[in-house]
Amino acid sequence: MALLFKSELDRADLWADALRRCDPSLDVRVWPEIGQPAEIDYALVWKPPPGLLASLPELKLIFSLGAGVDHLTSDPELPPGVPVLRMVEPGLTGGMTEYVVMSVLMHHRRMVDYAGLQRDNVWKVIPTPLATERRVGIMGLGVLGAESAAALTGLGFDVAGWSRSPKSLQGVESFHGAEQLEAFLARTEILVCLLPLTEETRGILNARTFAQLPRGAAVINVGRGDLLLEDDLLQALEDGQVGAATLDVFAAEPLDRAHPFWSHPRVIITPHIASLTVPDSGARAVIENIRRHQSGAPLLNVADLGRGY
Ligand code: NDP
Ligand code: OXD
Repeated sequence: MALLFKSELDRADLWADALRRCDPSLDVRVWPEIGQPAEIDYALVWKPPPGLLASLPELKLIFSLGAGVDHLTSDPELPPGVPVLRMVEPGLTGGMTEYVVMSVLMHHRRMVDYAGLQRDNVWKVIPTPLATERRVGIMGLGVLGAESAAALTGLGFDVAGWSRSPKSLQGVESFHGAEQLEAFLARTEILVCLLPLTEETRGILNARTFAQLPRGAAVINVGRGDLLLEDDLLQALEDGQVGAATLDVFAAEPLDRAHPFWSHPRVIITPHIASLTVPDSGARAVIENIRRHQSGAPLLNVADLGRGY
């Protein structure tokens, strides 16, 4: 039983060790040392070159090293009929919850403004409401969005979420579908985007969306860069319609050194690190699904490629 590992981002040595600790019988091969392509049963990948997966004739399961699968669905040769499994593991979920809570708190407590005051040596108090009076809205109430929502409600924030289907999460107001987007945006002072990138969601953070938020709202994008129309955000920041933004993901990564986001006084950027899959807990999730596959049990976290996530 052989598994091919391919990622430019993740440490192959750590992953190979973690996978072997979970299942010493697993033959882990690190790209480009594939051996015979027909010997590969499973692939664990992040942004594989288009066509790589199609070149593995006996491939049974495709594991994404991340929660998102857009790096796979963009491959025109993605082998049809081979299940694609999203990464769902406690390390990835916990890391995202930390990042979202940190970012919401920074906007809630006006840290972008205080950084500006510090630059200008100005001692000034900016009145801020308590968390109970701050309305946070999370676009995407899946594995990551739901956990972030729970952490934010735990801090007392007034949290709502928007998803495709209705949700029932304790303390979280649920909005769903295109027809409820406007109402969701109208009550959202800090917007967190945790949507997957699909044909329906591409460009959803645009001028029209920003115009429906209360004036001065903060925008946090941790989903994917192509969810956001970057020029629309720059314009909304210029107009004051959006007060500040935190961006972890970008249309082109790494972000071009000349991009205006780098030096924008009201934008905080990080290099796509909101959350990273942890090899130990990630390997356990992969091996669990391999065992399920071998015993004929239902697989966990199968992406619905028709929906795109
Ligand atoms: P899930 O698949 O669990 O959740 C996706 C959520 O988005 C669901 O609630 C889904 O609705 C909702 N959704 C999808 N399409 C639409 C739509 N058209 N309209 C409204 N809601 C929609 O994904 P995860 O929570 O695990 O991950 C979310 C994304 O986070 C990933 O796809 C990835 O892009 C990003 N990510 C970013 C990281 C980073 O470091 N920046 C790290 C990890 C992930 P429903 O529940 O009804 O299906
Ligand atoms: C993911 C990511 O999808 O890291 O997990 O972006």
